[in-house]
Amino acid sequence: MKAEYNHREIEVKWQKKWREAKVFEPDLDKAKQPFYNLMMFPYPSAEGMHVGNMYAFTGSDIYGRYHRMKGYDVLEPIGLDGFGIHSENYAIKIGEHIRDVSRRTEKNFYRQLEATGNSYDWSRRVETFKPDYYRWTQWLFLQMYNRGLAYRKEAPVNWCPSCKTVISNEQVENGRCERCKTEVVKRPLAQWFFRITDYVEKLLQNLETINWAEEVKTIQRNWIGKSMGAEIEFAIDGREGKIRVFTTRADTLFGVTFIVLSPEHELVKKITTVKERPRIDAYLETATQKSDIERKDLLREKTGVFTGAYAINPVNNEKIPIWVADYVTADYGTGAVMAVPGHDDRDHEFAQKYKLPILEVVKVPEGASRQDEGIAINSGLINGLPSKVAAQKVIDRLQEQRVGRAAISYRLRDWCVSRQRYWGPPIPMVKCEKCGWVTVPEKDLPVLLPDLTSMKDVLPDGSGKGPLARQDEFVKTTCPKCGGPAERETDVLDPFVDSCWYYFRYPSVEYNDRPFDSARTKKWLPVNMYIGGREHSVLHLLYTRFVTMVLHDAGMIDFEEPFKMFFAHGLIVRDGAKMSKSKGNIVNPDEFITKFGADAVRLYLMFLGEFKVGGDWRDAGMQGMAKFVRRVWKIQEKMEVDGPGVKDLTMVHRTIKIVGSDIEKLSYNTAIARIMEFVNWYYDHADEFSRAERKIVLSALTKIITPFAPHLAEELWHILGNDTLVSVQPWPEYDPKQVIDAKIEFVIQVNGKIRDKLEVTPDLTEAEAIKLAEQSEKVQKFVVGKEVVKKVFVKDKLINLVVK
Ligand code: ANZ
Ligand code: ZN
Repeated sequence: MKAEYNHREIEVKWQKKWREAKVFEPDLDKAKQPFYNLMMFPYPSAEGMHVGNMYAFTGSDIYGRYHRMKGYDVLEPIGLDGFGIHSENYAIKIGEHIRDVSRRTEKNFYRQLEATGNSYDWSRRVETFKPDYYRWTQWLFLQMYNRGLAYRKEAPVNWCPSCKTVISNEQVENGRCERCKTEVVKRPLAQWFFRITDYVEKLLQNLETINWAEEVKTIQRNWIGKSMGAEIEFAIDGREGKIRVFTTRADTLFGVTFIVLSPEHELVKKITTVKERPRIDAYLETATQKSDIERKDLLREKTGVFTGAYAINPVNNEKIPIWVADYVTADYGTGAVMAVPGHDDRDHEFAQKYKLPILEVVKVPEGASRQDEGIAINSGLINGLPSKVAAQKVIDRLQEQRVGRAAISYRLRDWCVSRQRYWGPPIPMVKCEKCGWVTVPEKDLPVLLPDLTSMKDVLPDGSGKGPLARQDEFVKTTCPKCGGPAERETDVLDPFVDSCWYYFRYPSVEYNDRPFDSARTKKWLPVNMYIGGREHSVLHLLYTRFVTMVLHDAGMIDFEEPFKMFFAHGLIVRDGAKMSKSKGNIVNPDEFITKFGADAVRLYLMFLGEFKVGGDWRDAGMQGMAKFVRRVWKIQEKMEVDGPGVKDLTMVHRTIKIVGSDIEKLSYNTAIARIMEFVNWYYDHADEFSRAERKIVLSALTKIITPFAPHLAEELWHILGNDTLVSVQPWPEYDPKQVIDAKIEFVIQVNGKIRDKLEVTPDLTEAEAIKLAEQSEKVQKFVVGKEVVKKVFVKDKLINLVVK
């Protein structure tokens, strides 16, 4: 036996063996039980992987390794999401070419990922910034275009003044750019969009059928933001045309005292009277400059201007003034509202400021806010009706008169996919003077990103066009249709387009003539388990679903949802604080892997807390786990001892069962706790085991520790006399009979003193324990007539009743 545990030697040795034996490269066509285990591929930051990344990857790898041992053909691929502004900005900052930086970070990232001991199929890597991948990203754009799902539109779009590019709605967080935190402004620009709103109902409905973290589904539901209400038409006094408003409270129609148009509304210019024009013009000038963050801020003082025009309320023919105010946004509903100051807080504030009438038309319950539902009053035909019934009656009436109808509004907007930057796949479109927009033929893909070597060529200039627009050689081309002179589109695609389909590519990487092979896809997708951060709930996880639905409708695949299961992992903080570059508290795992070994770091990370919650990394905490690893290592010391025998091996069966079911629940911290107890139990009996028993116990231990500490497990497996790899051994079986019969001793204490000991089955709950305490005479002697002020429950050990 080797005296010292030398992780440096061991870990590299087994990584090499795994690679050489190709044990993690399943034969995709022959696989009998395909299991696609996917982790969100990383964005390769120049700093390399931090422990937060390692946490997520390890958690995913444990799941994959376990399923491999359970007999599945596990595909666990890895790649890099390398295009995008992140990488580009970094390269600009350090004054190096982005392509060189990417090459370096790629190498570093893969080195770190391998050093972690993950069971990746290294033969199927995908890097979004390589032409053999982005060629198919461009192909995807063409599919969208050909199906009428990609279109170009001039609209006020989100512009980040610091990144000097347009960004999508999903990339705006609280009015700021999700990357650089600069306040986003609106700029009218012609952009390419994907028509995700065509799929809004399917995106909602399918949420009911997929096995995803509930919170993520809720976030998506809210983001899609379906509101049921009505669209109501208001005639304009003395003019042609009408104003359509969207309301969720048709029951308040009798309380409408004015109409508000958003500054961008097309009617503003048309209806404004000559007298009011100068004030309106001045207002529009400032209002459209404001950021969304300002306009949607409820606390901000409302501002607005009267247009001089009036509208007619269809239920009572009242004449009401039409105002313009920037608290009404252009991109929701119809961009116009019927203002009900008696029952809407924003309208109320506005009415007070500008001295507009306020009517009460709903009697809300005592103490409720004005916005709540109640009973209609001062409202003609609906008086006395509860809000919902009243609203329906109003809608029916308006419908008969053809001035209104039930309507649904969604918050979701089409996905803006063009970016005015360099580091992304060029959008494969050509503009011809004669033919208009023409697609680049599929056979001419990829449209290569020109290799710009000078930094000044790469920099965005804020003109609203990307750096490629300054490259004449790139821009000038011929029209694929008529052969005449034409110009290429110079915007590149949003990196979220790169990442919305990468999981289709992994099983088909060897096919150069198609993005994904249909037989392969049929066999391997949808993904069985997808693990990633909850921060991707609306961007990536919505786009992937949309794209999968489109490919389904195009007849290319037979499923609509890309991921059968999605699990959101937690986050690692450091000493209680979020890790961030600006705080300088990012932990690079390299140093700890070198010092303690990847296995110890894996175990430490997974033991920090529940995988879905995360944990608090403390440098000093590693010591404890390193000690545990050495303790496991030392189980080989008594290998030759042939003791009298322990006989009762129920502990082995129980542990196998519970560790397995914990891993299936991704409850890794409790699984590790079980393994620790098991190791303790082994040491308690180390001299007693017969040779045969010892073999059973140690084989089981080695196997169940494999997903967590794979290198250590391989080495022990080898020492136990096996010349196979434990990573591909079957997960040990347990005897169900022994598990059911298993009894443990459970202690009941009163004020810390043992009053009763009982034989119970493991996993007794606290409620069951309390019941046992109530049934025990020995215990009740010390409890009657007193008050139980506290109960301390330690699972499978004791309950302590504190009485006074
Ligand atoms: C009258 C009313 C009375 C309203 C009342 C609310 C309460 P959700 O639930 O988010 O769908 N609204 C409609 N379009 C708007 C826009 N473009 N900008 C700002 N506000 C807009 O909100 C729907 C409600 O938001 C609509 O119902 C409308 O005000 C307002 F007691 O109409 B309501
Ligand atoms: Zn042409």
